[in-house]
Amino acid sequence: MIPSLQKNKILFDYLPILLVSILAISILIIGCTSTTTIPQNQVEPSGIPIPQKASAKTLQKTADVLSVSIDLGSGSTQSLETKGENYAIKLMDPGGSGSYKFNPEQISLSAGKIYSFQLISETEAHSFTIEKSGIDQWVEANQTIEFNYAFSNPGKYQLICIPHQTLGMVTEIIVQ
Ligand SMILES: [Cu+2]
Repeated sequence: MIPSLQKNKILFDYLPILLVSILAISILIIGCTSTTTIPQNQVEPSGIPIPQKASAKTLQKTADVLSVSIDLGSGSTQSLETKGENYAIKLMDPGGSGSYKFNPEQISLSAGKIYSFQLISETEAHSFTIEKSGIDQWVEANQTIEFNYAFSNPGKYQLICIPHQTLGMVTEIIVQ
């Protein structure tokens, strides 16, 4: 009886220290795990992990203004944080307006001017790709993205939608 009582007394003496220790360890564990969370853009709201490339596109989709890329010719670009003049382009498809087309079909721009392009996708995912300028913006179905761009050099730039290029979703941008 007596040794058992002593054992209990010792336990009660050390109980507060034990509890404080457990609390301290718990805080440490929580603190450590919270710094190793997965970057937000790797997981969609539904919680399904998506590939890195697709997540970059998701990021672009939610950004109001990405950046301004000034085409300096010779393949180099310069980025600025300025919003340009609005220029909306619809990315049309059979589920929407009837055929695979850019709208407007005739795109005429001024050289050196910053444009804030709004790309509006109808019922399918489309791309706004100008290989000559290294532009490759993808828009998911029923989404709108915005990006700024200025063409430095006058000329003709072929604009294609990669998924629908063979179906005629090709046009030319004329920069004057
Ligand atoms: Cu398309």
